[in-house]
Amino acid sequence: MSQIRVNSTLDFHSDAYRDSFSRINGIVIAGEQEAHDNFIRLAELLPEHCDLLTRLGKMELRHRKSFEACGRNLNVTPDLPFAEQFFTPLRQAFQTVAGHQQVGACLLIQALIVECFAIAAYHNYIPVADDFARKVTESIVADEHEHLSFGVTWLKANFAEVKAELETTNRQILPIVRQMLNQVEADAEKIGMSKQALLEDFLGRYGEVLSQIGFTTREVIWLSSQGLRKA
Ligand code: PL3
Ligand code: FE2
Ligand code: FE2
Repeated sequence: MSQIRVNSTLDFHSDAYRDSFSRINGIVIAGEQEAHDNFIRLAELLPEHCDLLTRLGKMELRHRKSFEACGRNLNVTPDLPFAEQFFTPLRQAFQTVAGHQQVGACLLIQALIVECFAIAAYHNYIPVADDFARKVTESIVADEHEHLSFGVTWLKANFAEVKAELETTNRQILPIVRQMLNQVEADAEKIGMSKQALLEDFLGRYGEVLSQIGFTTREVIWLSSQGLRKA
């Protein structure tokens, strides 16, 4: 009901909508590119899964192209310079753990945190999207679940060896995610999305996968409280 109401107040062709969409569209385009680069790096770090990870990386490039088409459809130029700096802290964190060959930490960042963030964002965007972007985003969400599930499977199988590095990385990354959410809040609201709903959706999905890979309920509550729930 409320989704219908919100939707009817959106004018996809207004300057205000297109201005906010230029940054959101830039973020998803740059985010899909980052995801591609991260999967290619993971393919180097996990040679036994090279073919699969390369395939997942190629899917991200297709997502990038699809979101570029969403921008073109609304006659919007994506703000890529803004998006570039939006991802800088996350990119640096990924590059640091990749440089230390910490595959568990790399997968926590890309396959769990980024993919949960993307799934939460796309899931909240679909009800308020224009018709073209809705169809595109629906097909992309299915792919993101496959990316998440690769991470869950690997981390579950290697849980004991990587548990400590996951805790450290979680503590470093969640404050970055919160900062990213704060940066996108105003534009997300203008295109009909709520920051609170986005945060809750993200935390729900992230907590669920943390418990799937082996953390206890008590640990999950502790982990997801770091950097997100306070303030
Ligand atoms: C993983 O495959 C890609 C990662 C992309 C990250 C996207 C984050 C999006 C946050 C902005 C919320 C608005 C969503 C609107 C969708 C068009
Ligand atoms: Fe993607
Ligand atoms: Fe993905």
